[in-house]
Amino acid sequence: MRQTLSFIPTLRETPADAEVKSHQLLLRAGFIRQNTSGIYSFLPLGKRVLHKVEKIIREEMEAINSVEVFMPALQQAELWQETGRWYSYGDELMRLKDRNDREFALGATHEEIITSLLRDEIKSYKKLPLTLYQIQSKFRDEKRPRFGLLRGREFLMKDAYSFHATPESLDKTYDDMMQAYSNIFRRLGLNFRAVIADSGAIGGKDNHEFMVLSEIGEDTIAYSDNSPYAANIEMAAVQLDYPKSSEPANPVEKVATPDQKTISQVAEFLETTPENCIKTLVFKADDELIVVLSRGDHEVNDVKVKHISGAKLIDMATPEDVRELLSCDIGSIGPVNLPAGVRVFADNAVKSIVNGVTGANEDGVHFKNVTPGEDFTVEAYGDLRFVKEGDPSPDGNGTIQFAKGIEVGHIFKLGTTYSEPMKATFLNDQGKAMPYIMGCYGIGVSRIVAAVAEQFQDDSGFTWPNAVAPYEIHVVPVNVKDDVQRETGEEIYEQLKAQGFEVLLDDRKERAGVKFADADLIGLPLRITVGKRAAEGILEVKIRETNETVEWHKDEVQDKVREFFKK
Ligand code: 9G3
Repeated sequence: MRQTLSFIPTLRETPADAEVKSHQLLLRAGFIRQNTSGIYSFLPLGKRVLHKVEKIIREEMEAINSVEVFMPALQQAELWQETGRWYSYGDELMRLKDRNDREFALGATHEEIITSLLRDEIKSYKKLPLTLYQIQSKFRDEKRPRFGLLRGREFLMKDAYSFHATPESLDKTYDDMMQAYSNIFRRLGLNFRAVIADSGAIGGKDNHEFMVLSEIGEDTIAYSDNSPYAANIEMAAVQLDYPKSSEPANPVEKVATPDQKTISQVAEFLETTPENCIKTLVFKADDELIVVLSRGDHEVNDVKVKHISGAKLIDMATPEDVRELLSCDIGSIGPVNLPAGVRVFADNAVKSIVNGVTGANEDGVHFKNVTPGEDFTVEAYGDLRFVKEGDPSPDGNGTIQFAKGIEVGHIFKLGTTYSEPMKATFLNDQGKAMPYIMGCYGIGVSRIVAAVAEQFQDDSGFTWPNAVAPYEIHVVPVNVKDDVQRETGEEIYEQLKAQGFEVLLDDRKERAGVKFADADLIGLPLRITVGKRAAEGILEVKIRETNETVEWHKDEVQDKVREFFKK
């Protein structure tokens, strides 16, 4: 393609409101433009990257017999009312009305649509399993769109849905998707981990997120430095045997702790340590107040509390809730003498505490010498704390390290979460109507463009990997007013195109400095500069990834380029 005929509006300056490198470069190199908050246009170079990402995804979906469909973005409200999500989702779900005042959602995801499509068509186990996918814009009215394509309000997603007669069949497709996703992210050159994740509000059990490691990632992952173990920070398990101290349990003592609110204040005031304190928190589990205990130096993990309590929704209790339940403020609560019927859960570390310190459920008063089992009982102990760096990996191999990650994929075992309420059933081999067993599998396609852009750049601009570069070769005649340079550039451009390479020709009447800066910014893998020495047939070639420059004679260009791309 000739640059004079394309549309690549590069910018010299870094746009002020772009906070991360990928967003800055995608704007400066003319790959995207923002229409309004969280909504972008892909310009020619950005669109070509998108196209290549999609191509890799389609190949890997095809390889596991996932068949492409295309579903509507306009989704009738009735379907979302069948699953109740019309009511459970708030402002994030974009809604509109048609000319007859009928209500619609703009597609944030497609479980309802695809389940309603199949329930009218697939009535027998003989037609299962079936895996369908689409690549389509999704609409989610994010409160704080940020980082360009990384968190937008209209974005491109590959969403796949699988339908099964048995759980084993779902397990097989889930494993196929795990492998297909790993292939996709590896082919994109991304540094990623598949992490154990929490299914959040959409139910189902098993699920994994695919995280690209990046310090601007919004998620924290806990991974082992000596095994494939990796989990979202909320799901990372803690497998530790806490040594129980051998000191005898002394009788409980009430002590005044005026104005001592936090664990560290109380510990210091009573000349003990946070490890010897029993931190007491009150949660609202659905609409019941429960008490959760942890060692003073640990943080309670609300997702784990949700799981142990069996609650659907979990939230911290408000100070008013606490005062109503325990008639004291949050800084003085403890597990001793709780009102009857209050459920108490404790992290495993609490069990080993002897003669600990905790609130006395009186403002400004604490207890010393509190020992679990002696002075209070719990309904259940469990792994309720956040994992910490340095904890042993739950699989026994290595220690846990933290990293920030960008979520680029998320796969779920849904079970009958959607088919049940939507009465989407098939006749099983006993002739009995059963709800489909489902899985769903997402990849953030436009988010991947930003994730690749984050990982492949240097101070001068992008260093696109061959697999997703907008073009493979950049032919740059330095001075198009010089006949030899211009004609040699044209000749090489036509030759390489004829050989099937994707070539961008910088045929603009711009100064050399502008051309080189733009070529570095756009970041194609191979740049062939046609300068003064073209008269002797010598071309200067730059390998963008390493910035290494070599000289090729123009007669050897075809072979050298084929060798570079190993075609
Ligand atoms: C909504 C809105 C936002 C949402 C959802 C629904 C996330 C929603 C979870 C999923 C699960 C999977 C199929 C592809 C892979 C992900 N945010 N989720 O369901 F209405 Cl506004 O989307 N869906």
